[in-house]
Amino acid sequence: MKKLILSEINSPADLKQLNSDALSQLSMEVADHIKSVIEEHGGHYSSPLGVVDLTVALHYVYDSPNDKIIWDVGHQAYAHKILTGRRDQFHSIRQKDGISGFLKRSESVHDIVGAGHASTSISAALGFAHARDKDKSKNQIVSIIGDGAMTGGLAYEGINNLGFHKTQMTIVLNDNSMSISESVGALSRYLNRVVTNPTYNRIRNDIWDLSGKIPLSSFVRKFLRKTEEGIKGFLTPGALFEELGLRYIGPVDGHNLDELIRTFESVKQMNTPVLVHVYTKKGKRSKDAESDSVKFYSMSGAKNKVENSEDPAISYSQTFGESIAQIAENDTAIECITAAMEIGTGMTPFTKKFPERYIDVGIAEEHAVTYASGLAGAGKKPIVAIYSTFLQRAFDCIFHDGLLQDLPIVYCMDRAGLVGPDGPTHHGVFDISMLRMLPNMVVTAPKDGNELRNLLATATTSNRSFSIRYPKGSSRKFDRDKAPEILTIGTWEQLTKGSRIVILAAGSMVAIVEDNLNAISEALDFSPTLINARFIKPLDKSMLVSLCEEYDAILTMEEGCLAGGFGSAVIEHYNDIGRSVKIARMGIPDDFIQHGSREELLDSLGLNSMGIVNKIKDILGDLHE
Ligand SMILES: Cc1ncc(C[n+]2csc(CCOP(=O)(O)OP(=O)(O)O)c2C)c(N)n1
Repeated sequence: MKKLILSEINSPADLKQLNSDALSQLSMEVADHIKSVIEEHGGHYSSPLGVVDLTVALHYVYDSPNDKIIWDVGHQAYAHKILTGRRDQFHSIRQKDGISGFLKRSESVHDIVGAGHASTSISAALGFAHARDKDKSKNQIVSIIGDGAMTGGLAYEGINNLGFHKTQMTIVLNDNSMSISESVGALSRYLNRVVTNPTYNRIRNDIWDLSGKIPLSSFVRKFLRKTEEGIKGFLTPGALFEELGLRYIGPVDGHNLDELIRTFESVKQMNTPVLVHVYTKKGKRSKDAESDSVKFYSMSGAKNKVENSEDPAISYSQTFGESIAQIAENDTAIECITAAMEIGTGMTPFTKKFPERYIDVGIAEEHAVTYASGLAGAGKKPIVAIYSTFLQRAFDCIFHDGLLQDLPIVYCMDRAGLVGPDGPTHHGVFDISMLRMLPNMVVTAPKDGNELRNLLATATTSNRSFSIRYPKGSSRKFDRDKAPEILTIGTWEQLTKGSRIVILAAGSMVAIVEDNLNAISEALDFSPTLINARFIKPLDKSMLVSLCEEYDAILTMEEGCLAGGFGSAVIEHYNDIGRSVKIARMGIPDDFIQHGSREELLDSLGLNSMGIVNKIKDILGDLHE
């Protein structure tokens, strides 16, 4: 039996002792470790498996953390975690108090840049490279970016700056021709041409074979290299990067360890910016994931499947897709836009029905919004569906290109609230504050799937910029055959009538109160009144006036940050109209919430029945003092 290698690898230094066969075996063991943990506990799957060999080669050649290995997004960096001292904690990935599913500076000295949002690695790497040069140090800086992340504008801003300064650093373009779904855009088509250009590849392989047999410093080898470049410029499009001031090397087989190592060793000697174009197979070493990397993009894990099996209602994402497909039937001006998240946002029922009225712009949230403003200017009704956290990228476009131009765009923000295992990079908790401050923006949150459909119908007939936020998970109630209803903007809905205290619950918080109302009432000895505050902006101002006259106190609840949120809006309004009202707020505190299951996180913040009871007792206690 072969001796196992991974159990001996406690840091990247341990890799450097291994020969070629041992490195190959290590790759296999790392992939097996990833597969067994993720299949059981859930997490990303096809992306991390695709870069195991690449990661082994990088940690073999470079000296992390002295050399800076900077991963884009970070969802693929599981092998990096395993090889940098986190092998034994890997089973705890994405679970409360376990290691993060993304890179995290506080977790390891090898996580040079924390990430979760795409396309940041080149800019961050250039910052490290310039700092290194100012400090007259000699370490290497390497960023690894996927072809999907390369569709984001930030990546080009970084390349543009890098090519101009000619700073020595390396970009590894991990090209698997997939984003989460298929990569879109002209660059992806272009990269595909390089990888699949057989003439160039044959000539190039011949040159590599030949030059490998010739001494490194010889004139002939230099000549052959020059010849290779000439042929490359002639036959292949690496020229695009060359024109921007980067040396283009590739395409390199991302599963051939010897070739990868040889390439990185030689790139280390170059004193220009270099782009190494590596092609990899997503899902490598898993038959299922190799043949369907989209389906196996992430796994919920055998353990979680059992835990979550009883929820029968369809998710908010599905509700969104079905509703917009239904509403668009009678409104031909509706156009849907996604930024590389067709599946995640649940848009597929629409894209299947109206393929010509749908566009995936790539991981380009800013472009998505400004593009939507163009559509709106031309009389269309654009629906931009973007996760709450990623819409943050487009803040200026929402303000400058949408609202300021008075061009109506509908923003559908999935994953608004705590997303659970993806953690702080992905929690969608800032959108209420971010959008509420902008003049003329309507800000809403449905209490269930039926209301999401009603809000969509209201939005698409309102001729206003309109945002709808809804959380990850079950939509609670969605009647497929129901017709949508247009709501009056700025109206709330009273769900139960109680006494003493009124709870103003926004979006997902309605369910938390409604589902626990009996327990809450029992613990309090009275029933609070519950209001569905579906419009966060504009508020239901006339209802607010009557509520402050009828109740002792008000409790606001939101799955968003308290700073500048819905509760703040209520306080501001009472202050503006000169009413003194006792108000308590529940929501996300002024802190970054870590990862864990959504339920664990809500509980840890007291956003549950016990937390509500305690909060109400506190306010009422205050009143009697
Ligand atoms: C700003 C931003 N928008 C959207 C996402 C969601 N997202 C995570 S990974 C991913 C695809 C990345 O594709 P690629 O860079 O090619 O890496 P691969 O998974 O193919 O290895 C997307 C769209 C994100 N992380 N950040």
